[in-house]
Amino acid sequence: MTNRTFTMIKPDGVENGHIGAILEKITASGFRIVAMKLTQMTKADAETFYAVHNERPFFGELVEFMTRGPIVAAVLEKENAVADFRTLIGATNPADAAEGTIRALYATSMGENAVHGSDSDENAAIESAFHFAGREMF
Ligand code: RTP
Ligand code: MG
Repeated sequence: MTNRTFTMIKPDGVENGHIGAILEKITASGFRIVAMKLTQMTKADAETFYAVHNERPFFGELVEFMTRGPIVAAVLEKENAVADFRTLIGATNPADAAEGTIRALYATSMGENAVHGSDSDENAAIESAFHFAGREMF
């Protein structure tokens, strides 16, 4: 079934000049971009977006990292989008990410891992609505 997922090219991916290569890989893998923008999250934004992790030891570091520069936020559509996008990006830790995945190619560490991908249809909808108004999704 066709559905949607939400992604961010994280600040490290933007800083390291990988926006074009990552978008090329995403579209070449059959995802249609239905919303996209360059934006920067505030501390409050990142704390809300990652609230599920707020008890974790890396939370402060994660908020610091995600707010240090612009990100590319996008909504992607494809059959089986959530699961297929998680496969395309690879494991959280680039050392464990399968060859050819976006994190294997462009992540530098467990924390600075180039891209985000929603982990469920429900979270994809919540995360998309966090970043985009309905009229910005096509
Ligand atoms: P994401 O949500 O960004 O797509 O990543 P994920 O599902 O693969 O990983 P998740 O467990 O949701 O963690 C969210 C992000 O927190 C950072 N992290 N750092 N230093 C650490 O041990 C650690 N663990 C997680 C990463 O940026 C991870 O993507
Ligand atoms: Mg996650």
